[in-house]
Amino acid sequence: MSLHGHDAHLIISCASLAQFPPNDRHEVVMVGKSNVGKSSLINALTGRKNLAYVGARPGKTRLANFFHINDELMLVDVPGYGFANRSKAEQIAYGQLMDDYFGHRKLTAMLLCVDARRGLNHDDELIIELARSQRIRFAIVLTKIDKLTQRELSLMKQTLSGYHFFTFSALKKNGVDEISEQILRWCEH
Ligand SMILES: Nc1nc2c(ncn2[C@@H]2O[C@H](COP(=O)(O)OP(=O)(O)O)[C@@H](O)[C@H]2O)c(=O)[nH]1
Ligand SMILES: [Mg+2]
Repeated sequence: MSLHGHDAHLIISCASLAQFPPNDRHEVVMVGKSNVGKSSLINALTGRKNLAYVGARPGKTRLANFFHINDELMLVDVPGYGFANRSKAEQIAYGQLMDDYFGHRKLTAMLLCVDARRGLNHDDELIIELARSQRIRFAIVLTKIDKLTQRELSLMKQTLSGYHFFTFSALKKNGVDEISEQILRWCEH
């Protein structure tokens, strides 16, 4: 099973709560450090090259992007944390947007994207705490596994043994079916 072949489109890119679309579908949010591959994951899951913007254009990545899949599921690409060169004002706007998002949406689940070369960082731990305190189901997606040797990957997997995780490469398309299936399973319950 996969999310491929479903109709997928961007509903809206939001800078604040007032712009959020209705929360009347299953909603799965992608979170993680900026540049870990969140947009690439959305593109791979939907089988679309450019649905979610990939790369470093700052404007769009400061917004929460809401995508409909087949009019049934909402996938949300929220801004990544850890932009080194963010101004104070941008940090405040970012925090507000994240608070608005997690404070006001009923979520089906969360996918936490983590660069397989780096592992969990402090911000990831905070997001995991948030998910646990709000009882949001989540799984970790280890991204860019094409950049690791088998040995490096198995060491990284060991550090995540306490977590529910998937391995993924947008380049090699590893993990797409497994992650799609998980999203669809979450939507059944
Ligand atoms: N080698 C490799 N590069 C990737 C992979 N996924 C994303 N990238 C690259 O990493 C950069 C950031 O990806 P993007 O999806 O925009 O990350 P985002 O900021 O988390 O949305 C882009 O240059 C992508 O082409 C992957 O699985 N393998
Ligand atoms: Mg992105």
